[in-house]
Amino acid sequence: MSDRVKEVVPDLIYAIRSTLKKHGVTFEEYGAAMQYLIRVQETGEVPLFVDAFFNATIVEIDNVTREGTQADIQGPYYLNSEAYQIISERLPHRPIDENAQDMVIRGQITDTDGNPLAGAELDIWHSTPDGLYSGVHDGIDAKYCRGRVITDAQGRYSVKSKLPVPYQIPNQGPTGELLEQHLGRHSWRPAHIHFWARADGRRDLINQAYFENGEWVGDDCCETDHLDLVVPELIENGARVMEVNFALDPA
Ligand code: MBD
Ligand code: FE
Repeated sequence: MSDRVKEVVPDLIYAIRSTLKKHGVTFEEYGAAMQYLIRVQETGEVPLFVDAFFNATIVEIDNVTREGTQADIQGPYYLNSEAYQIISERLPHRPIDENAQDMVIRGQITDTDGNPLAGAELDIWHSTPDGLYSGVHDGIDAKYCRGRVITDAQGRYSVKSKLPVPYQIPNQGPTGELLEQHLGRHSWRPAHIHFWARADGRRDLINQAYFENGEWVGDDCCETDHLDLVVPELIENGARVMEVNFALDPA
């Protein structure tokens, strides 16, 4: 690690210094930037800030070495592995979401030759129908809208849940302020489902899926433009179906 630090950090510092010089940044601006970073820390937004601006770049680098399904950003709200109960039927939802739009998330996990991977683990998480993450926002119990499914002998999985909608990243803090007020951008992400797939001998895949024609698809505030998991809109028995297949690279 320390060799990598020696390799990377001097370039990083050089890039920042060049930018400061290029724009003739003043003491006043330097101080304002420092105050801004302190606010990012104090509001607990370090993970959000870093993910909003840099996560997609790390994913882009990682994807160069993948032949199977491309990865997408993890985002700040996975929590930890203990938050995921094994689910066979439906992800738990809050009682107040009982009448929200039903959704089925299903698909198949294979290796890069198309062979099914039985017993693969898939962690699934998404926002509530009103755009909040359990275990993070408004004291919502961490069990909601999260779960772990295990693929069957054909590598298939299927689980019910409640449909999330386009999602606005928290915009009352410094991250949203920078995006909206100072950069003139917006703070919306398309409706999305997060995935983390694991199987023996295969490389982990962290991913997200979106709906074709979904609002903000292609104009994501987190700049995820590697949208190979945009799935067609499908409706079955009144439920929106999101069919997502994953091909996992060898470990
Ligand atoms: C999210 O829900 C998310 O998925 C990302 C990438 C960033 C902020 C909030
Ligand atoms: Fe998310």
